[in-house]
Amino acid sequence: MFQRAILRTPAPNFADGLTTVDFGIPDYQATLAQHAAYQAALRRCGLELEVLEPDPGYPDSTFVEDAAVLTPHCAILTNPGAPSRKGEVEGLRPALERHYTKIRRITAPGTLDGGDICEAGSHFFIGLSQRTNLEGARQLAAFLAEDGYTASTVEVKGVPGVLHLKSGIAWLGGKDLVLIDAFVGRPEFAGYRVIPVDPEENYAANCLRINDSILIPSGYPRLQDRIERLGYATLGLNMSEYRKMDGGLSCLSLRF
Ligand code: CIR
Repeated sequence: MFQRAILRTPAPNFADGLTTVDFGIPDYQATLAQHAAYQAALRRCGLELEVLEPDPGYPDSTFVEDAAVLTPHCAILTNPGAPSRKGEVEGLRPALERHYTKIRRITAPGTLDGGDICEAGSHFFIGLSQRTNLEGARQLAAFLAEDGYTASTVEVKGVPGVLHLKSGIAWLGGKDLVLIDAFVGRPEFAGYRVIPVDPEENYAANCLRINDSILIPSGYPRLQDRIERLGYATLGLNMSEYRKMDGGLSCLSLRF
């Protein structure tokens, strides 16, 4: 069970962040409204929230998930792969120090974005992407092993539309994995029950289990229906403005 989450309100220059897609420029008021709805959904799932002030020094800093990896035992600060995002990490440290005594850090030449990390119970999948390299994965796996977790890597570089591992995969609980077509059949995921995503709904693969609910981007009815048929309760959230900046649903929070 998660009890808390850390978030950061998007800054007025949110639209100056990195993006590879061409879905238009995000509207700041709509961005804030979607953030407020996201906060309300997390509260509905029983979480106490710590919402940090906007940081215009880092337009992508609302995507807090990329700057840290949290387990019940340890907070691991990352070393984001994009140069413009490296400074986000220290901005999170004070909030994490309020809750964690054990804090580790990924250091150069290792790079790692939290969006590449998919927790599946006591196992962690680590995506090797344009942002996360093998050395970053090695460091993370060593920190996780200190607390008894296992880890394995998944090559995601070159998969179209996949910035991070979690652009194409979500763990729902037990052996249930949401996977986009590009990942279906990969040996790394053998033994899991696959919930497939229709290609036109790939954005919704980044859904998020919070306690008894699955948060999922709204507007992707087939995946939402598939998840509900398995017995999960879902909560739909409009993510349109974050999608314009390559942001997935999970990356707006750090849960613990
Ligand atoms: C970036 O390119 O780094 C941001 N504009 C989006 C990061 C999204 N992070 C995530 O999905 N974990």
